[in-house]
Amino acid sequence: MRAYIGLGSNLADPVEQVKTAISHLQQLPDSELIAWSSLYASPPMGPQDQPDYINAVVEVKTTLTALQLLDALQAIEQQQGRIRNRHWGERTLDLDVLLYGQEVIDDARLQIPHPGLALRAFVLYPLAEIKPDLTVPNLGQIQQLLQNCPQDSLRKLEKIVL
Ligand code: A4P
Ligand code: MG
Repeated sequence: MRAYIGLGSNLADPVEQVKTAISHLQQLPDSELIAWSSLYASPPMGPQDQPDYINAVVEVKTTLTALQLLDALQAIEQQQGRIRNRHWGERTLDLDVLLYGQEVIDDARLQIPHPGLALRAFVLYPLAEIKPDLTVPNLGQIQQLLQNCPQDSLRKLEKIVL
């Protein structure tokens, strides 16, 4: 299965957090890292009294189930010192399963496609960078979604070298 994972950080050196997370994603069991986007910077969505975010998206090929993948991502979040506090608040690392093949999943622990996907420039633009011809289940062509989601103050930074 091809899965797309969104990464976000706005604490404790976010660029390093995202780079470290991508190298952890390279070690996911039963999986292969296929592609990764550039890093992107953007002002916070939600409470404004928090630092800007660094975001990226990666593609993995995996035989893990969607829930096994979520477990593995949550373990990486914990490893990188994730503390959950307020809704939409600051965090050292947030890993979201954006897409799991063309599956639509509505589980208590896991909703796929990720509910915020089409509304968040910091998810859509890096996703489109690595998969410009993507079709998102229930939502359609990514190019169409981009047209409905202004890039605003999202800034593309460097593409990391692994
Ligand atoms: N969960 C359900 N579906 C999924 C999925 N597809 N992927 C469940 C991952 N997890 C999923 O997650 C809470 C629960 O969601 C998990 O236990 C899992 O079972 P969480 O990471 O603790 O919290 P959250 O939902 O990520 O928190 P919150 O506060 O709603 O944050 P968001 O929606 O992730 O947003 N601004 C910018 N510019 N860039 C950002 O990356 N991120 C946030 C956080 C706010 N503002 C931002 C950014
Ligand atoms: Mg999350």
